Amino acid sequence: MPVPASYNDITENIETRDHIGYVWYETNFFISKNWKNNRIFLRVGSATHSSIVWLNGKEITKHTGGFLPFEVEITDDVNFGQNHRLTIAVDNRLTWNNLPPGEIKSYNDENHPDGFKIQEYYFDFFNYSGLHRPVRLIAVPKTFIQDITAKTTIKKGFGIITYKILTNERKPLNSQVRLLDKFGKEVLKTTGLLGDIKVQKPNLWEWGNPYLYTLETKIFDDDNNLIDCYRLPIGIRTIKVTQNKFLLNGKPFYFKGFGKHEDSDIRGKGLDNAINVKDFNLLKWMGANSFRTSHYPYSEEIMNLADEEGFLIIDEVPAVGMNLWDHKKSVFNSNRVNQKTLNHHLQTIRELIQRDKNHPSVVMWSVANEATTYEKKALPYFKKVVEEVRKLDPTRPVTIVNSSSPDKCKVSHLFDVICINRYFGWYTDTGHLELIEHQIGLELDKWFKNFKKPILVTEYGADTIAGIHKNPPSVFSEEFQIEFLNAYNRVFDKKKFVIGEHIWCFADFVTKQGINRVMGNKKGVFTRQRDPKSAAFIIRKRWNEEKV
Ligand code: GCB
Repeated sequence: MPVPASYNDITENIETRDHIGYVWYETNFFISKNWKNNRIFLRVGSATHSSIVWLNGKEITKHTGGFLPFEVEITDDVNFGQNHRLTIAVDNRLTWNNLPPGEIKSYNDENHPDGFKIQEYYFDFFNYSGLHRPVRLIAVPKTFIQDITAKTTIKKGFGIITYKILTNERKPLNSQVRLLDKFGKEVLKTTGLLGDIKVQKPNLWEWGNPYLYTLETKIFDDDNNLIDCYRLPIGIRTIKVTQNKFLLNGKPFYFKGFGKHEDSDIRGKGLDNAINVKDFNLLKWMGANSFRTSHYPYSEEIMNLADEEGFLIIDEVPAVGMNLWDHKKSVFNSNRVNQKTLNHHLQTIRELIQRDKNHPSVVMWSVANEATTYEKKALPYFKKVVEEVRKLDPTRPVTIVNSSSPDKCKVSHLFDVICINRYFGWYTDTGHLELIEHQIGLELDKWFKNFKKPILVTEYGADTIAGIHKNPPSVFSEEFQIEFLNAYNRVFDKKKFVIGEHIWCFADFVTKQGINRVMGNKKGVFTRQRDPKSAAFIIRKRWNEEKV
């Protein structure tokens, strides 16, 4: 099985595609004698959804959460100059105690054979599984730079970088910190494991001009020999949310872009650098400036590209599917989303912020997508979640992506920006393009009246089969997608408190099988192969030429 990749679409076996439970990856690797003086770590980019890792038959770590990295030190378990056997068992089962949630459904009736079961889940993407991101060996010096936190602000025209370097040694070490410009030229130099750096006339990180400095951090031993060095890209920028605006570097920013997925032919959710660069090229071609990592943290490679290419990211945890789409059934109760789920949710937030805290592209955290926020118990749950995010990162706004109504939502007051997903003319009043403007207008006004916060429409879209044409437009045709998006956009242009539009979706993607999904969700403005539908040209004109 190739790594990284989802295993589901690699073989011709239906059992592999639809497998429920553990799969086993195994490989041999060699560690050179040259690494003898180092500490060695094994780092797994992601294993979806939980995993157990063995080295030479000895269990070395476990991890739950399928979209974030984990690592384990193996220095004491390796034999330098010899071969090793690495085994990773990956379990794709979803439960109500982990994110995203799901449940195994067993059938005990005459229509199903004994033991027949399915993996049920309430989110709209295929439960691709496996080792989706690279598995790497990492060698570091015995004393090493373990972590760096860097925050930026702008004061009186100066860029201020507040940094903190953590090493694995408790004792103070000699250090040197240099700020380099984008050509690698020194801007200034200082010492100390924590401090403020003041940059005169800073080049700011912004969309269209994502200036990246490098924070070069070095530690030395008592004789001033270099022990370790780490180079962290730094974008100097500020974010502020007012009652009706999102400010990047003090200027109103209007989000243009998409909800996306990590999804492509054959590799499923597996990392593919060619697809990722293609996607950024398509985003640029469209005139987009942002996207949401719907509905889980994306690979570090994508986050790095966003820093370099200057895209603003709403970074989402995999809290999707906390909804049975039946108002009579509660989700926040002891059998479903409960204390154990909350503990895992908080853990995921810690891991996400730890991984992504230094990316200038990350401008907002999203703690969930379309949970049943109309339930009373959603309030104490999300209060804890938001508290954790704010404690760990007071510098970025926090949001929740909402599908409940402005009169029933119990949690929106906790957040800085209202994000809503709406499908007027699609899931309701299907085909009635003429109702969209009235309905979305009414909805937006209610949200603003109730919460007095800026609103970002994080999803609106219509399934569209590339190549189907109809006039007058009807659902599934390319003409319908255009008229549908135009109707929403006309309303956004009139509302001063709307801070952006994220179309659902960037590209078509695969879902579980169902009678309302023809080979997956087709709301993409691009096909799964990244070819444009007609709407791409219309939206491209809007985003490139018009002042939105
Ligand atoms: C939503 C979900 C997204 C779905 C989309 C749809 O509200 O957030 O995951 O794919 O609707 O197309 O139904």
